[in-house]
Formats: sequence, C-alpha cells, structure tokens
Amino acid sequence: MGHDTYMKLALTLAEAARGQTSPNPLVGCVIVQGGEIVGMGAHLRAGEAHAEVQALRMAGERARGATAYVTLEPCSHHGRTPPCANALIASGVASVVIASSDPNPLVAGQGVARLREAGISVTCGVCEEEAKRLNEVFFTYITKKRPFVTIKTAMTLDGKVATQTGSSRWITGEAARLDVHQMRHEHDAILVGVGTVIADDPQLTTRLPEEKGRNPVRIVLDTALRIPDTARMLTDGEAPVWVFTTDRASQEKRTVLEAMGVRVFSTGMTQRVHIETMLGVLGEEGITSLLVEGGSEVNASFLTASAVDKLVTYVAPKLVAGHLAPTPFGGIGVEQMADAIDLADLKVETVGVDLKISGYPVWK
Ligand code: AOF
Ligand code: ZN
Repeated sequence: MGHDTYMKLALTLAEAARGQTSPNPLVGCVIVQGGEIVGMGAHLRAGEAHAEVQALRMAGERARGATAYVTLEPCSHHGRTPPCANALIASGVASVVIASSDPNPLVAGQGVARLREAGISVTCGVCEEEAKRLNEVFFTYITKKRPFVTIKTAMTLDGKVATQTGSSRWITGEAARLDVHQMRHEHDAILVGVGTVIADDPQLTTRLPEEKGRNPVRIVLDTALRIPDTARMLTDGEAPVWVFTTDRASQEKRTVLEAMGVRVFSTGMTQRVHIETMLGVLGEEGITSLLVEGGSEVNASFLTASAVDKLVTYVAPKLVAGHLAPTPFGGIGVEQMADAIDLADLKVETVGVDLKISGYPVWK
C-alpha cells in the first residue's frame, strides 16, 4: 500500500472526532512497520493526547524504524501537552509523512525542522488538499483570529424561504433537518437575527436522536435590543446566549438581559451591529466556527461584509411562487450579473428528498 492509502486512513480517523476537538484541529495518525499497521490514533479533545501520542502508545516498541503518517505537521511546542515532534523522535520512527503544515505560529515549520534535525526522513504534502479541507475551521481561526463562518439556508426549488404569509414549517424533509442538527453539533456557535427570534422563537439547540449532541453558543444580532425577555432561548437554560447590539440600545434592557445571564456585547455607535467587530470578539472568546441561520437580512449583511467562508443550501423539491415570498438573501444585492458572488468547489448531495449544495464564495 502506498503513502496515499495510509494517509487516507489517518484522515478518516481524524474526521471521526469532528465536533469535539475545538479549539484544536482534527488530527489523525497511522504508524506502519514493514507493511503492517502497528498504531493508529486521533486527537479526540482539546487538553487530551495528540494523535501521534495515541498512535505511538499503541505501537510501543514496534514504532522503531517505522513510518508515521500524520494529517498535520507534528507540534513542536509545549501546549496543554508536550511536543509530538519530541515524542516521534524518542520513539525511533525512521520517517514521517505529513499531509499539511500547521499554521499555528507556535509550530509553523518548526515541527518539520526538529524532525529533520534528528535525522528523520520527512515527506510533506501527501493528500494536502483533503487535509486542508478537513481543518478549514482551524486554519481560518488560527490565521484570521475569527471563526470560520458558514451560512446555512433552506429554500424551495424556486428559491423561497417562506410563503408570502410567512409560513415556513417545514421547507425541507426530516432527513435534511436532522443533518442541520449534526451541523449545529459541529459548530461552536450559531447566529440568528432578532427578527427570527421574534417571528419563530427558536431554541437553536442540537437535537439529534439518541446522543443529543453538543449545543452551540446561541448568538443574536439585535441592534436595538428588541429581544423579548420571554424568548425560549432566554428561559430554557439549555446553552449560553450572547447578544450583540449597538450603543443605540437601551441601557435598561441591557441590565435586564444581563440579570437573566445573557452576555451583551456592543459594537459601538454603529448603524447596525458591525459584523467584522463581532467576529473579532468571537475569535477572542475562542469561538472557532459560526453557523449563521439567518434570516435573509442577517445573511445579506454577512455577504456585504465579505465575511462568509462557506455556504450550505438545502433545496426542497417544491414550489411556492409569488413576488412577495422571501428569498435566502435580502439586502440590496448587486446590480450587474458580472458582480455576482461565485461559489467554488461545489458539492451536491441528496439528503432524503432534498438536495444539499455546499460551496465556497470566491471573494475578489
Ligand atoms: C499535533 N497533533 O493531534 C494536534 C495538534 O493545547 P495543545 O497542547 O493541545 O496544543 C494545541 C495545538 O497543537 C493546536 O493549536 C495545533 O497547533 C496543534 N494540534 N498537533 O501535533 C495533534 N491536535
Ligand atoms: Zn502535538
């Protein structure tokens, strides 16, 4: 078996821990000795052992002279755990094959350098594309110091998110709705506008069958603090609620919300909540991934700020029609088709009866 086969296995091991490693990356490791797998490991949780250490423990003495396949450059720093580069050197592995480098300034090439200095043969860039996609969240967070932003929308085949009377339950089928709960489980935070809170009173929790899953921090954009203090998300105690507002909101309402345990942040005397400022604050708070679930004005404001990393759109095989039925993105929109935002690396799947289309906006 070649490099690719073992690296793909390491990527699969890494992927299995999706949703539970934040703020750390997903990392997998496979150790091969004479054509035999002698160790496998994945990073499962921040603060716990790194993938290499897990795999080395399994391999024991058989790591000597072996080849280690790692999806991310082994770390060289003392973080919550000691450096993996040192552990690999101490184990006596002869070669290390790496998929992608670690952009963390504490590592950034020093892991590879240390291995080479110790006389280990190092190969980089095997399955690099896949490894970069796997850790799209971590790479964005560590280099931009803000969360990776995914906008999720659900619409009918004719592009409507509700009927003209505002009826929207349900657009997509059960399988797609379950898929959304899996996405919530995988994100650190979820965001809606106050309009959505007033109209739908959503809970924004993760509700998967059996193991319910991890709840994201619930974030509301609320320029003038119109959020009703009877909103379910304020009273259910299921997960933290953070409200982003402006200095134009009432101090009195702010005090009421804070007394209810809500964290209130202001982006200053801005017309609306300033998206870039908010994302910076979320980065400082350790939020690595943000799932934006609208409505259409909020979605548009992220587009205007060029602050969208990924789009996930569920398309239901039904038609609503009508000039007045709303669409996923409001705002003003572009004037010329030449100015439309292109999506790259499109992925199309079917989820139950619905289509799921994912893509990455190309920012010019
Ligand atoms: C690896 N293997 O499995 C992971 C790595 O706080 P710590 O000690 O867990 O360190 C976290 C940093 O280590 C993280 O930001 C990233 O740069 C790297 N993660 N490195 O060699 C692993 N999870
Ligand atoms: Zn490490």
